[in-house]
Formats: sequence, C-alpha cells, structure tokens
Amino acid sequence: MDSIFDPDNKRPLQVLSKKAEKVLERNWTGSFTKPTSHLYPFQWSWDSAFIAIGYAHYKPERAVQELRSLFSAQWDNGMVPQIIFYDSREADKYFPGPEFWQTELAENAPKIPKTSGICQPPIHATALLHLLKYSPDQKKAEEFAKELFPKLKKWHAYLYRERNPWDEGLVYIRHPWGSGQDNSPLWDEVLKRINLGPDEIPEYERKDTELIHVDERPSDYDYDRYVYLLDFFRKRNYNEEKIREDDCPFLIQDVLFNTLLCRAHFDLADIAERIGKNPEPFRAQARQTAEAMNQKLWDQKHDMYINYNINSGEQVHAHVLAGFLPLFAGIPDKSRAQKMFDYLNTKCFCRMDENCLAAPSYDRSGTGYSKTQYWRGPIWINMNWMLAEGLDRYGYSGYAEKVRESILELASNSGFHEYFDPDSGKGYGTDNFSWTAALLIDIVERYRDSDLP
Ligand code: 2M8
Repeated sequence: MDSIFDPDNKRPLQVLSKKAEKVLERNWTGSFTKPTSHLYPFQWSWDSAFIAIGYAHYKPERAVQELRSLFSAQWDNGMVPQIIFYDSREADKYFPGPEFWQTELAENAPKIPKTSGICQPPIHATALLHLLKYSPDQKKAEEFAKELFPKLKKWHAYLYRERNPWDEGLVYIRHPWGSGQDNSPLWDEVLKRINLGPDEIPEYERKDTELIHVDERPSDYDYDRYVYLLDFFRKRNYNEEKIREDDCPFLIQDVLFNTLLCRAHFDLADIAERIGKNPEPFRAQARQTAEAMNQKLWDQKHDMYINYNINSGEQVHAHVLAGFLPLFAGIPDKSRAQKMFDYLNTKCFCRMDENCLAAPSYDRSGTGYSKTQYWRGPIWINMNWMLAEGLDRYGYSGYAEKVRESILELASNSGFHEYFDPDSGKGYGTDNFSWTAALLIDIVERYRDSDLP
C-alpha cells in the first residue's frame, strides 16, 4: 500500500479529512445522517453515535441534531430503536421496512416516526461525552448534555430493567442485529439450533443483495432466521416479558453490547458530574456490569471475552475482535489485558511486526473466516477505532497508533468503505459509509499534533 504519511507534509491528511467531511455531507438529510444513501436509507442507532463523534470536532450542531433526532424516536419504555424510518418514501428500498416490523402493535412505540422493534449497542452517552470534551462550543454542548441526560438515563434504565431480569448486571440481546455485528460467526451455533419448517418463515424479499454482491452479505439461511425472530417479536407485540417467557430461541449476553453499556454508564457518570448531578449510582452499576463480565464472560482458556447463550447455558466459543473490546471500557485487570494483547498480537488477528493492516473482525484461523463476507473477517473501522482507544487505556500505545494509522491508510487507498479486506486493504460493502468517514475525522483531529507522522 502507498503511504499518505510524509513527515514534512501533513496536507494529504487534511485533504483526506475534507473528503471524509464530504461523505457525511452527502449522507446528511437535514436532521440526521444516513449510514450510506442507497443500502441503508434511514437513521441507524449506533451509526448515529459514531457519526456524532466525528461531527463533534467541526460541526458540533450537527452532532446535536444527530442525537436529538435519534432520541426523538425513543420508545416510552426507554428503548432507543435500531432503525428510525423517517422518510416513508424510502420504505420500499430496505427490507425489513416499517410494514414488516409493525411496531404499532407495541404499546411503547411511537406512532410517528415508525421504528424497528429491536435496539443496537448503547454507545450514545460515550458520543455525548465526546461532544462535551471536543466541541469548540462548550456552552452549547453543556446545554445539550442537560437536555439529553434524562433520555440517556431512561435508555440505560430500560436495558438494566428489561434485559437484565436476573439482576446480574448483564443485559441480553435477542437478535443478531442487536449486536451490530449481524453476520458474525458468533451466531452460527445459535442460529443452527433454530430449526424451522417452511411454513414458519414469513414471506419476505431481500433488498440488500440487489445492491451488494451476494458473497459479501449474510446467507438466505441466516436471513430466514433473522426474519423468523422478527416475526416472533411481532407476534408478541414486542412485549419483553412475553418474548422471554415464550422461550425466545435467541437470548445472548453479548460481550460487545455489555462492554458498550458499561463504558456508556461510566461516561454517563462523568456527564452527570459535569452537569451537577450525582454520578455514583451510574458508577456503581457500571462496576457491577464489569464484575459480571469478568466472572461470566471471560474465557480462561483463550484469554478473551466470549458470549453466553442463555438458552443453552453455555459460553459461545467464537473468537471475534469484539472479545478484546472490554479494554475500551476498562473491564479487564492489567494481567488479563496483557494476555488479551498477547493473543491479539498473533497471526490469528494482527501481528504488529508483520506489516499487518488493522485487526480483522474474526480470528483468521476460525471456522468460517472470510476476508470478504461482512462481520466474518473483514476490517471494520468502528471496531478498530474502539480497539485503539482501549489499547491506549492500558498503555499499548504503539499498537494503538498503528491501528489508527491503518485506518487512515485504508481510507486513503481504498475509499470510505463499509469494510476492508484484512490482507489487501481492498474496500467491500458499500462506499461512502458514514461511520468510516466520521471516525477518520476524529482520528485526524485528535492526533493532528500528536505522534502521527
Ligand atoms: C448493518 O446492519 C443492518 C441491520 O441493522 C443490515 O445489514 O441491514 C450492520 O453493519 C450494523 O452494525 C449497522 O448499524 C447497519 C447500518 O450501517 O448495517
């Protein structure tokens, strides 16, 4: 790969950052930013948080609008939905659209705008804290923090109340899409146990494979199960207790989701402190989640965190990059962090001295590893951005810097793709992808004067 780093000339980085701004401009709708204009034509929950992290530096008012429009669709019970279907004219461009979800059946869902009936990882308080730290307009950021704080509190309270019924401090997700890592090998074993007769799968038509090559997207077998689960929730009017009592076949305590909740809850405590509220209850709860993860989701044998399947009562042994992200929330102690680092820094993921690009989303030696199929191996920028932050926290700054440099190189050489080949750096999925652009802006802005060449 060509390098964009020239110690005497930082202009290429500035040009790259301007290109990233153009991507966000192109996907901006006036009140939120689409992940990309054709494949994902609505507002997505965790995408918006990553996008706000980029805007925080140069257009803080956009970061505010992004989060404000997301939380305006918050359900009465506190859930922040995965998708908000703001523009009904786009409804037939994406499956599953609002007609399929039928969230009007849920007593807690807003009538307008229509939304989906599941949620994504809660990284929103982290995005708000980022805005408070980096916005050039501190006064406005603080005003907005006061506005969003009660909504964030309600969002986290929903998760700890409805998704943590045994009061362990660990919340469950009930759909692969809830983790954000839709097609990950994490779900193979769990989905295989959902045996379906043809009449149990509702009729549906995929749209994603009309736009992206079928080899890069989930299989029809997986989609049948995604759709079956959505129908399962719909039939129970999205009532959480009923979904659980009727033996929902997918109930997972997911490492990434719990990591981001833990981090966001610590961040909410910091926000509380900044706006004159009591941070302690949030810190106590976040510590409980961290302890529970250390007890229940640590894999002694492989030195990383792994998911827990509530239905089978077993840990799920698929070694994905998310298994290292508890570093991002400060969950492992130093000795565990060192073990995790030793595993990360191998051929299975990314050996630092082997000219490896950023870390792939799945262990290269794992069953079903693929360089091109999404969430089954390719490099994702958001995951690597969080990884770098986590590594910094524990003092692995050399590696963290390398990851950030890789992010810049990948975008510079291949464009602002959704995901990248871990060997060649070729871009896959959709181009002009918003979080790739937003997190790149964050890196350039924060590390402009630091050690990056
Ligand atoms: C992908 O997921 C959506 C469903 O949510 C899809 O495949 O249709 C994932 O990469 C997810 O993490 C992301 O939020 C979403 C929009 O970028 O796309």
